[in-house]
Amino acid sequence: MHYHNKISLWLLGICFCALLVSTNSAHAEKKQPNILIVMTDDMGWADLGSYGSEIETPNMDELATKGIRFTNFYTNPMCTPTRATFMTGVDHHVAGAGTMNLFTAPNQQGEQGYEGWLREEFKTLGDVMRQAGYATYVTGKWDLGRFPELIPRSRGFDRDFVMLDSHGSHYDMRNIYARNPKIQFTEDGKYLKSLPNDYYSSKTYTDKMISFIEDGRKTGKPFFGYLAYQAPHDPHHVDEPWRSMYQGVYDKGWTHFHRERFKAQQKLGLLPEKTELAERYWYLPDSEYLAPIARAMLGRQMEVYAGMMTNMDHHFGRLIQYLKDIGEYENTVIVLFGDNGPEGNNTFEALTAPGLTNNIFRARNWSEQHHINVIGTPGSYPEYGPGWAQISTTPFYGHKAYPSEGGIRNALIVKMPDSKHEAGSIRNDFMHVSDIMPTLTELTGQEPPNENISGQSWLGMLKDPNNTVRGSEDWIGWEIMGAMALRKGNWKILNNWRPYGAREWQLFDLESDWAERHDLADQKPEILKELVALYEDTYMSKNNIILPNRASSESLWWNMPLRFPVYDNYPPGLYRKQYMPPTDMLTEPKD
Ligand SMILES: [Ca+2]
Repeated sequence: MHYHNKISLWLLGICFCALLVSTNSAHAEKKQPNILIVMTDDMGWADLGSYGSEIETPNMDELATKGIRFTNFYTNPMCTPTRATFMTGVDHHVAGAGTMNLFTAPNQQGEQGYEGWLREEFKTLGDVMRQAGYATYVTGKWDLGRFPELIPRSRGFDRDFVMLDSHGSHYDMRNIYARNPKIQFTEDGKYLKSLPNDYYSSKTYTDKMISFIEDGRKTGKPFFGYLAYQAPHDPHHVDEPWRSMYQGVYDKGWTHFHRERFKAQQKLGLLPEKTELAERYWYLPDSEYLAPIARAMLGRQMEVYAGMMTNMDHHFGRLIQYLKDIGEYENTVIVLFGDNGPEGNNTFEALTAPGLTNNIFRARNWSEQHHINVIGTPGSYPEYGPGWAQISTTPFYGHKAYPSEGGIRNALIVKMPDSKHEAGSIRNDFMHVSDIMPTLTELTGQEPPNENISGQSWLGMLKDPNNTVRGSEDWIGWEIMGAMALRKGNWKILNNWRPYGAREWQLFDLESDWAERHDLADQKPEILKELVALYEDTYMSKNNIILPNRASSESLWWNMPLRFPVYDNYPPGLYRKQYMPPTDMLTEPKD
């Protein structure tokens, strides 16, 4: 026995030495690549120049010329659900973000999967990248929970500077709810009492990421950086000169830009040959028929949005330049994508209208919101509405919060060191945000850390252009606030709220019908039946989906008049109280 132990220890020693040698020699050969993931918030598929936009985004476009642009990349339809899936690789209904916390229906409250934050048992990208020897940093919008056990410090990140909320001012801590008036931040595991000097979301999130990378260089570890911009989420806030740089440009109206972006996308080779442009929403006017003054006023909303995009691109460019300056750019995998479709709902109206308390709060704290000259300043709450959201998601139909293509398909650019892909190439692989976790675990030689990971690794495809990610039998499902969809191969079923959908199952062929204009449900009943069965019997049951008995979209449906709230705590966004962090975890910002 004793002898055996000695032998075992001796063998273990040899193995350990061999491991050290192999690790060291691997290091000598080549340092593990850094990984930088940049997520934008409520940006549309068509908002980058490299995806057909007239908005100036030179730095992100440069990344597209160095890397690969993907045209069939999907997210979930809203912020927290996308982030929960991104962080874990599992479906958001399982991860704890079955819906947005704000819209949790009465029959979902208290149910597992509908906590509104990322459940503690799931390992995050921070956890697995730390396990792989990476320094792990996060800046920007967290949106995955605000209790001490849910903040970045508890979820695998060495350094953090994050906004915990889903949205709020880009200049200060102002929120829009009377009972939840302050957005909250953490820095290195402490809750901030105030914000740094000259705070502006895109600027500060970038500064902090650069400083984390700089501070960490002495450790010699590769870094995993996750930068989640809050731009261009409403309120559309941005400094001069960006606030005015597009003055007058959008006076031509949204109809003009719908056509122009579509033409640009055709020219770039982004669209299948037979692609049509989505129909304009039935309730929106053709802007060609609007009076010039009306077009100019509506155009001002898009000017500020475009300025905010260009400003974000400017800050992204500073980070890229920093990586080049320190010689790390070439050895960094960079992944850039948008978290969901553009915001075509009038969030501010929808969230504040039903309660007198919130109306008074809004009038006192956001009183400059409707004055045309202050759009984009700290006191304003600008959005750009469905007219411009449709332009942001050209050629698709629909926007954020709905699983039409416009709500779930987004831009994705990946730059890999030593890639065999031609620089600047465009690919149409069927991909999803759940794929990032299995891709990174495979890249770092680890097993996927969570059960029920629904994503599939991109590594084979990224290494060899002859590979792809999903075939004709692979599928992905979506559900948010009762709107449902599933894509299998090129077939997609969609059950969306009126007036955006039919509120019954439709069938589309995404090989050519990206705009979801041709419902084939009557022509292909057997395919429809197969996919609906897959949705109900497999997707819904596997992920414990509870369809909501109340949904924010229901008032759009035909069962008017609007049902008044019969539950004291619905909608929860209006009645949820401000979270009070533990006092011993409060601190002032570092600068
Ligand atoms: Ca979002």
